[in-house]
Amino acid sequence: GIGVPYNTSARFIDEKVNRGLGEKTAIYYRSQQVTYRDLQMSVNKTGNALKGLGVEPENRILLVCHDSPEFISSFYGAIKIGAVPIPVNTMMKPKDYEYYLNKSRAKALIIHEDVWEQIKIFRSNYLYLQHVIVISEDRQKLFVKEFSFWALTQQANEQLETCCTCEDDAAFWLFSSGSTGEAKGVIHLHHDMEYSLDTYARQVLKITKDDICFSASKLFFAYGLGGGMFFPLGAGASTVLLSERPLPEKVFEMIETFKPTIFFGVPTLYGSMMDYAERSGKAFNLSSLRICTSAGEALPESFSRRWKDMYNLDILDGIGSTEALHIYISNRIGDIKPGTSGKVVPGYEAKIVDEEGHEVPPDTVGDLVIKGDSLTPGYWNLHELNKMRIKGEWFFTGDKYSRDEEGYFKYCGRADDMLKIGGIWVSPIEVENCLVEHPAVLEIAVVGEEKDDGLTLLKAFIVLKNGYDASGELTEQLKALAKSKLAKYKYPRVIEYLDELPKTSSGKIQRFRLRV
Ligand code: 3SK
Repeated sequence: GIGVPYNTSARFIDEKVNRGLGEKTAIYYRSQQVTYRDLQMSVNKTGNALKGLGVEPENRILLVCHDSPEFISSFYGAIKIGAVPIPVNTMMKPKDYEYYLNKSRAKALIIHEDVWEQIKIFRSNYLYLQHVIVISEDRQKLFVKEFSFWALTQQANEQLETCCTCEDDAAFWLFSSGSTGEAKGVIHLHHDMEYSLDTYARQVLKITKDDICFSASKLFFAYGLGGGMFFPLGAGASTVLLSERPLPEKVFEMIETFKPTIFFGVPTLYGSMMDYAERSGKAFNLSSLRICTSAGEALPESFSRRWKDMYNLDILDGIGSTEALHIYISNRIGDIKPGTSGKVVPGYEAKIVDEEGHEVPPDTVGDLVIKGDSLTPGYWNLHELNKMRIKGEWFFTGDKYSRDEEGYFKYCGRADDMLKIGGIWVSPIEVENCLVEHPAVLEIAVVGEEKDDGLTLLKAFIVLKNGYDASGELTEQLKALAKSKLAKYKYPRVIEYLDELPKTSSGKIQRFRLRV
């Protein structure tokens, strides 16, 4: 047979209207409030507009959209007709868009006008692209070689038949930048969003339809796609969208204005929000929030303590991945162990294994492998990599972890970032977490530097906060701090100050670029 019909767009959007939530606000965006019924209509119109251009099931569509209702209607509209949307970062370089378009062989592109303006001169390089649909702030604006999103969707029919996909059809892709090499197309299936909703969002976050979610992480990242879109919409809750950059002052303003109950942030943002609040002397009212989450990188213990002291709020640190779609290990409400990523989320399994694939004893560092039904079936066109990362139901995350007797997992770095000093493994994260406690340190990355004698020395690259200058005295203070808190072999022998650290487009520090 062709499988049991299952279309994730219909299950997320139409189902809410069928359940009587049509008049409920799905999206808060600037001064707009988009109800579930409005959203259903714009999803249907976008699906029909795409169909009208000849987009067929399984065709891929690149989305270069800022966080907006149009992002969401394009995403679910494409899925409803069986097409496969691929949201990508709106802050990339022209070469990256050429890569995404050609790698995915996208037939259509839905793009905000400011980004299209930067890349339209390269259109002849986009080998498979047939249609460009531009979202302009000026809804009346007409285009010559492109379609206006507004003109197309305004004319389109409000009724749309759901494409008869099944659970295991590809629903969407995300590109994962990784720490090295070219971005990889991560395929996700129709059942993946619901799996992640039913596990992490419902069982860890305890999301209900009364929640209002606000994700500072953008929708084109898996973490933001869940927090800002498919968790709230799956639960019949509401989402608050911010199209601009999530600067600390803007994030505070959004929380005070829209009064979300769940906030999705990343460690660097929590750090800069606390610094901003302290520097400006402003008191912000975050009392609408019942919980905050953090992912992307391990949350330093000092950040959770400071946040709790300042706002009386817990941050649930967790780890997820684009490949798993969302978080699979997390701290829980009422069960937080600072400095750890928490315990396995129900619905997932996790093991720490040695080089032979055997499980290691508690408190031993090894490779984290995970299992769970939201995991990607594989990377697009990367057969060798798929063989290395996917072993039956288990997926090699590429992260080094340890687990204690009680089941809390502690992040020790990427497999390729771990360091052997004097024959002993050192996690750069542990050293970084210690030094970030110094009031002068904004960001830090620790790497190994091989000396002429073949030995590896620990080296810390540090970005200082405004108002602090590099000096020999500061370097000595930092070394003394590390010596006082860590085993002796773990203190960085060399400290270098930089204006910024190299990062991936999703903000992860690229330690490999700091190694000589
Ligand atoms: O980096 C993470 O921890 C993460 C969490 C949720 C979804 C995606 C990612 C990469």
